[in-house]
Amino acid sequence: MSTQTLKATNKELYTKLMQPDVITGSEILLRSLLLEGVDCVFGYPGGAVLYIYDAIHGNPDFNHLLTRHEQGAIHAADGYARSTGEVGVCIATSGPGATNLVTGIATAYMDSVPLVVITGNVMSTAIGTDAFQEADITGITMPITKHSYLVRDVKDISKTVHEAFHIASTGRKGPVLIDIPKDISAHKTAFTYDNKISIRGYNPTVLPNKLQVERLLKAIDEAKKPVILAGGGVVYAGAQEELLEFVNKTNIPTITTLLGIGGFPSSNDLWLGMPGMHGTYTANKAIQNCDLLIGIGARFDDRVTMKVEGFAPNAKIAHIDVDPAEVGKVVETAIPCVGDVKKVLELANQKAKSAQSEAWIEELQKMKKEFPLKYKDDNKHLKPQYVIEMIHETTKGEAIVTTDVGQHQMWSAQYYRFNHPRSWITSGGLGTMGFGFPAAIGAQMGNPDRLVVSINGDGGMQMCSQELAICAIHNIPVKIVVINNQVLGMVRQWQEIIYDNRYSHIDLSGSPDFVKLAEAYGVKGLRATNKEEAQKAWQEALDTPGPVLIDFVVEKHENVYPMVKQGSTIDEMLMGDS
Ligand SMILES: Cc1ncc(C[n+]2csc(CCOP(=O)(O)OP(=O)(O)O)c2C)c(N)n1
Repeated sequence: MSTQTLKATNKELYTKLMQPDVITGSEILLRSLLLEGVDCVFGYPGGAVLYIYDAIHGNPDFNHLLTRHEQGAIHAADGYARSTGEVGVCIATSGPGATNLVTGIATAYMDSVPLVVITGNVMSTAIGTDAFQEADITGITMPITKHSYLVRDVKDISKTVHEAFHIASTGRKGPVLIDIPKDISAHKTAFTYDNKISIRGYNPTVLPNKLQVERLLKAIDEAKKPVILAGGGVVYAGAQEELLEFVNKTNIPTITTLLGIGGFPSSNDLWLGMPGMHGTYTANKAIQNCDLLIGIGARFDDRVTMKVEGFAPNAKIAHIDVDPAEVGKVVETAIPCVGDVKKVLELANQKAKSAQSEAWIEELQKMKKEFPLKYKDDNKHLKPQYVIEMIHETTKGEAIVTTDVGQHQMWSAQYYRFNHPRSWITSGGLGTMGFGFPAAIGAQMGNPDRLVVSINGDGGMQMCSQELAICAIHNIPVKIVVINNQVLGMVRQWQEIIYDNRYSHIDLSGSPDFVKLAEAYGVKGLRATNKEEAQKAWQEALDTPGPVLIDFVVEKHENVYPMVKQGSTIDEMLMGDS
């Protein structure tokens, strides 16, 4: 049994919420969310959640944002969670409302993002009868949630909410769904809230095992060419300082995966960049030539390992992860270290010593100089990489950057340099187009004082562009960048390189004029087609309070390099002609 601390810090509010009033399930839900410290909820109403929305109506303590699509709501909740470290919350109705959340739930699940997703369902008496707008959402989402609840008794609502927050935010984090039938949300009972948590069978291994950590330290002592592969788990565990201390003590070159970006400062000399399909030359070569690879909160995704049989062929692999199921799942692991990444590193740091890595570091530093990321800047076209570099320079690397999925995502990962965790928000595991823009709205809601830049392709921007409305209405000052190459760029790149220039259905002719689209929603729109215009438009966007969309019309044929084709090992890189 453990006690989960309630997050409601405002004493007056806390006392008001804890009154044992006899209230509806919907009111219990709201009180429970407030007691968990929820300060922002994204959602969309419908028949099955009308009691809930009725309870929200006029509730001064409850901050709800009406998105224009349920997918917008869940990605916004996701962006809120990734950028703040708190649990993101969204609400949708039964049937189509609930199924519209599925992509966002899977996105969060793949990237271990804590969410509590509340759906309404039809009357409990109608469940299983194919009632109007009925969907078995707990069944549908079973494989993409950490847990899903169907609440059958109004008395269970507060306990369920408390458990859901606990499950979502402990161990390996992830989404939890609570499905509430309409009648249950209307029934009344006395409000109670029990702070204790006891969930049979749920007991994440958080504390590290001393023996495992000692084996890791011994392996470091014996290694000549060690490398760290730091993943999203470092960011989620809040372990960036412990990782930095570990690297400072051990002198081990460090690679950050797509989701690990920001978990280790890119300004550090020992940082080698990102690995995998569009990884840096040095990161990929380092993995292939190292003798000890220490995965930290990284799950050895196939975009990282590529041809897994040829991955890190000379390395002994150590793996620090809070989820024991990850260890040995993809690569053979000699040294498992199961536990909360922060706690494992804290323990390791007590005795960590420098590896004998001087010669190895020298070799890698030489490589970094010889094979940097580069692109041909011909001054004729506006290059997408230039736009990202410009955004980096003007924001001094201090913005929260969200991306959608495609080439612009990879260029953002390569050319925007991050030094802080939770500043880089992208859909890694599921690679969900339509994610980036609503996620930026969530990130801005969670970080009202920070600059949030949402970088999108012209394809993905069209998947959730309706959320421009909530930017305008609430004056959410996200700077929305469209890297407009007039095609589904990443697919075009594959068709060029792998399918012999057979371009099938990648032409985005018929896209809206993005400037006019923004203006139609009441958001300022700007366009740039060359460097000079790009600088001017971007500066204007930064100088303008409130949301601004900038349509950067860029070179259509630009490709992301390095590139490793599927089926190749990660050191078989196409470097492009730049
Ligand atoms: C929902 C969804 N559908 C399809 C894909 C497959 N996909 C990956 S990248 C990409 C092209 C993205 O094009 P765009 O948004 O214009 O960005 P660009 O690659 O040009 O930067 C597609 C279709 C996806 N990742 N997600």
